[in-house]
Amino acid sequence: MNNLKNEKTISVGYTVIMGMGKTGIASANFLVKQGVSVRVMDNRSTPPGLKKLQQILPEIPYITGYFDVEQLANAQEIIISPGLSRHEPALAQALAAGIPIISEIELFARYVNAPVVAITGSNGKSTVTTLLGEMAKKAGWQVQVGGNLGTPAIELLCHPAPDLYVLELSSFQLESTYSLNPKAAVILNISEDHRDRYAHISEYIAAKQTIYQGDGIVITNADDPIVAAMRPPHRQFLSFSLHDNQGDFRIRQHQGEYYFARADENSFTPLLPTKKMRLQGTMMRANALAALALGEAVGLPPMLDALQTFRGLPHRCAWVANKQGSDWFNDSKGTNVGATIAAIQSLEKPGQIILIAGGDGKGADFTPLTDVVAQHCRACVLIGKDAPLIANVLKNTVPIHHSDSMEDAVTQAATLAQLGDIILLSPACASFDMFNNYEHRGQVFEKAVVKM
Ligand code: UMA
Ligand code: ADP
Repeated sequence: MNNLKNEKTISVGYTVIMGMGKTGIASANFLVKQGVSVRVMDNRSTPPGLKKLQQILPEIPYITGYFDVEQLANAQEIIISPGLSRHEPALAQALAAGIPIISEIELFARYVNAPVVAITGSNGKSTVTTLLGEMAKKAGWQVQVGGNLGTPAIELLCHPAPDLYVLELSSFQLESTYSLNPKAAVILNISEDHRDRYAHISEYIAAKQTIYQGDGIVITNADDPIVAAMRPPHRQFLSFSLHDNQGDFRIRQHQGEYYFARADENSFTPLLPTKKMRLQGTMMRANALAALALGEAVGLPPMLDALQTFRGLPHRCAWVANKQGSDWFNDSKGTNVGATIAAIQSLEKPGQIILIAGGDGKGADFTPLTDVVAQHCRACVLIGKDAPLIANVLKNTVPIHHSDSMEDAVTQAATLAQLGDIILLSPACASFDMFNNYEHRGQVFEKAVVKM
């Protein structure tokens, strides 16, 4: 569809916004307020933001169903939504003509006038972003939290400037970001993801590394060799680790207990016994250490209260119920192999986990699951499009079962479980082959568990 009526009113010199999702609509809204002439394009015939665009910006020209190569090649600038790759064929001419192609985060960077914390990594981003936001709020700071988490960063600029912006940033958003300069930035961890977008993991890593641009404080995960190697030289940095022999923030034994601790040259300050944190498990401890390091980097006192009370986000290793002596956990947001490995290990129940996994693997290599499943699981129940690929990788580990619905997977898992076992939904895959999104998948799972 092409609303030509509106197009006639457009003069020369315009910005094209590619994508009519949350990002595209928020970018259009922001730029129109700045007096910029914009056009919006989406190659889907009925993109999710179409109605909203027509409602809030009825005068803006737009195209749906295709990308207009000529209009792209004649634009002053292109703002590309995260769901679209710069390798999109319709962009070839614009790229060759040297038209700047930027992300909505780059747009945010141009206008922001308060300190920013930027958080990326393969897993744990939303959790750390939310936790740091809660810490800042508890300290009495005005804070705006968003980005990949849900509210587009550019939308946050429509409110009065806070004391701090906390942004979750995906590799997709970082790809076309050049001048963010966050006051503190972290890459939490790196494991393979989005192989359907990146031909090689090095491209994914390069996109993630963009978060360290500028001169802010770099936060690094000392336990992750890929992340540790990504630290730019000559920059102030803080590190975190789950081990007691490295990291500015680490886990340390003190008076017979494990503590979150701040280490100095030759000593350390115990901050909080790890057992006092409401959410247990190594993965959550790593997230807590990262949030403490980010907090220190921006001048926040250690908000231990917020650490203790943090309830976590739904669908991230969330406890659902105890049924017939087994605990059920919903980790539907475990959408890649690294997340599922971390979730399994975090439960610390070797040999007593029934794993429900599967879905759309986004081209991933499932091999790294093998050892962890062999060590920690009693059985696996597989669902979804890539179940055969996972089954092939896991065939010599534990008994593998197949289900064609979540409800059936839950029933099968219940039959397989023995007293004291844990049943974990952590799919290592995207959900779109069977569900609307990971939330939908998690809800169907929880409903089936509760109904049992
Ligand atoms: N699309 C088209 N044609 C277009 C435009 C988009 O087919 O012309 C497709 C994309 O391929 C994608 C979908 O539409 O599958 C949505 O893309 P989008 O860029 O319009 O998405 P937004 O609604 O703007 O949401 C984006 C993030 N989505 C993606 O990166 C795919 C949201 O993260 C984010 O919350 C939002 O901006 C605000 O910043 C979601 C996500 O899945 C949660 N992120 C990935 C992840 O976490 O793994 C990176
Ligand atoms: P993201 O926003 O990066 O997807 P989330 O905080 O939403 O991260 O968590 C997604 C999944 O990643 C969780 O469901 C869990 O399986 C896994 N996860 C959470 N924290 C970590 C961590 N520190 N290391 C590895 N995996 C993690």
